[in-house]
Amino acid sequence: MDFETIEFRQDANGIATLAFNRPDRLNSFNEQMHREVREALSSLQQNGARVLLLTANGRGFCAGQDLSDRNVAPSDDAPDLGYSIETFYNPLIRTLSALPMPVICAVNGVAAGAGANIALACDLVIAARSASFTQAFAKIGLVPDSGGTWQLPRLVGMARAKGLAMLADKLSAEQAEQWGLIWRCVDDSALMDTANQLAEHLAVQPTQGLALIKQALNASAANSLDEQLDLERDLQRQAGRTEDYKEGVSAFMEKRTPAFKGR
Ligand code: T3D
Repeated sequence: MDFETIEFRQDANGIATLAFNRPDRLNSFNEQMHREVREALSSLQQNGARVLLLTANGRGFCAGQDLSDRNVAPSDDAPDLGYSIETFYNPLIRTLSALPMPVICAVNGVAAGAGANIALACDLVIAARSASFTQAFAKIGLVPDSGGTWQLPRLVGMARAKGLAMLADKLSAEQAEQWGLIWRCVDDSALMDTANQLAEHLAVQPTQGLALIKQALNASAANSLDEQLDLERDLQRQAGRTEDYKEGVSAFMEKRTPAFKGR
């Protein structure tokens, strides 16, 4: 696949890597980038990917919407942002959270607006120490989108969610880790090694089991305990029918390393 606004690679070991590639605009999204990301993500499963690593080129991770596409003259009609959200941002967040594999996000620099919330929609977020997160929306009169108003209170509690959303200050990667917004903050020089090692580890784990864990945890926010117990029963039934579960038990009994196939 030939792309201009992203770099996308699928390796034989089951690791797919997608890097935003509009560094001069801090990797902000235009329509072409949305379309290219969508095409890349839609090819993952048919090509046997078992883990996705999302990152970006240059000094920023993603500055959300490219605002040069929104700079209308005072006399012009306002752009329909609802259309943009419905057509591009919401499907992207839904795709990331439904992908039946772990999604690692390596945040290499500032993640702003939708860029911050795209990172938070990933399963394991690792950020470089120099990176930061900002819900930049309030500074231009907008509402956090791309799942931000859903993720933030769940990850950091309502008080911090309101502070982040209304003040739109930059939150350092270290503070983000301390608040539980992300999985880990690492030295800049260690970011890609850490992310790649994690991807290599996850690519040889029981992929279907990991997908079911993701499904269960994502569903938990909206479920009662009773509903969640039922869901765990159903997902465990599915997990128990995978080849990898059989392999995991055999390997344990035979005191050897399991060879999971992702089936
Ligand atoms: O519209 C819809 O479809 C609705 C959906 C909206 C989703 C959203 O994401 S809305 C929020 C949009 N994003 C923002 O408001 C963030 C705007 N950017 C910033 O606040 C800052 O650039 C950052 C905090 C991200 C980084 O600051 P800093 O000081 O490190 O960098 P900078 O100098 O501001 O930016 C560097 C360059 O990137 C600069 O270009 P230049 O002057 O070197 O030619 C800047 O204009 C450009 N840039 C940064 N963000 C954007 C951008 N260009 C277009 N769109 C951007 N979002």
